Amino acid sequence: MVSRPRAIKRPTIAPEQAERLPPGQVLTRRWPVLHHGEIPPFDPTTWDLRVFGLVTEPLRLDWDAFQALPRVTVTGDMHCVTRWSKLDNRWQGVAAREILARAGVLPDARFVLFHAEGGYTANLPLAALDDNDAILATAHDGEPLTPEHGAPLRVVIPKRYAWKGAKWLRGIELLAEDRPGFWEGYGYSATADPWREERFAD
Ligand SMILES: Nc1nc2c(c(=O)[nH]1)N[C@H]1C(S)=C(S)[C@@H](COP(=O)(O)O)O[C@H]1N2
Ligand SMILES: [Mo]
Repeated sequence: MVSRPRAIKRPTIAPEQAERLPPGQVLTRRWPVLHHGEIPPFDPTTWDLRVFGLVTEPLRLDWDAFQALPRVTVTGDMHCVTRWSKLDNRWQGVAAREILARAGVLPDARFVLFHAEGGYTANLPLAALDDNDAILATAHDGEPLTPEHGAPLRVVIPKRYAWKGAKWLRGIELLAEDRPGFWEGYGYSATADPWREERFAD
């Protein structure tokens, strides 16, 4: 009888998961916490979300007004530019298109800049936000967001690298010209499509 060496336990990746990993990405099952700076406190009495810039109806939604908006659930993968990907996240919140429709985007608007608590910003072409799986999320897999993952509100754009998904969101600015956000100012991509491996601007 031949003795078989004990197999080293490695997470196996099903083929249908492997093909959902963009180039250069590695599957993770845990949910890493990644951000620059401190986790900001949340005060529902002073919190608001502003939608401004090239819109017909600038919005300032307080926490009650935001909670009253129609809610949706979307499922999406999460790809961090540091190379981890977390698949099949179920996000609950308000559809980005719901917000854009309420604000009335002007024809000149081509770009968005997300503004988070504490000064973090991220930019994208408007088309990336104007998509049916783009969501302003308050919950993940049925649980309210925890502070480290962006409570009370974060952006989720499954088709772009996760740094575009501003945690602790407070503002969405509609722009005619692109304006670099926090990481983009250090050379990261303005469009950030993981399938095209758009990590850096070139
Ligand atoms: N406000 C804010 N949002 C942020 C960041 C940040 O530094 N500040 N980091 C981004 C990056 S690089 C990633 S990968 C994701 C990580 O989200 P998670 O901590 O919930 O996994 O948040 C993004 N959103
Ligand atoms: Mo990231």
